[in-house]
Amino acid sequence: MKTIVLTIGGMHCDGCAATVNDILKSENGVASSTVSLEAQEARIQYDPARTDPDRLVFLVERSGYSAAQMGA
Ligand SMILES: [Cu+2]
Repeated sequence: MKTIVLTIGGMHCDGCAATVNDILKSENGVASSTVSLEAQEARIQYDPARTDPDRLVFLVERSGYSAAQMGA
């Protein structure tokens, strides 16, 4: 398992945070996801054999939020 933190843009309320969290959790290979509205970030544990950070960024952005890998 690997852990990444994505900076998420465009979340305005708990509903947005829940939506982003659902998107991430429904991806195959994501073991856990925690989204913080306050910090505007998502902390994700994933199996690198099944998904990757680019894919996770794509999924979030496809839903109308912005996402960027921290430190990338
Ligand atoms: Cu919202």
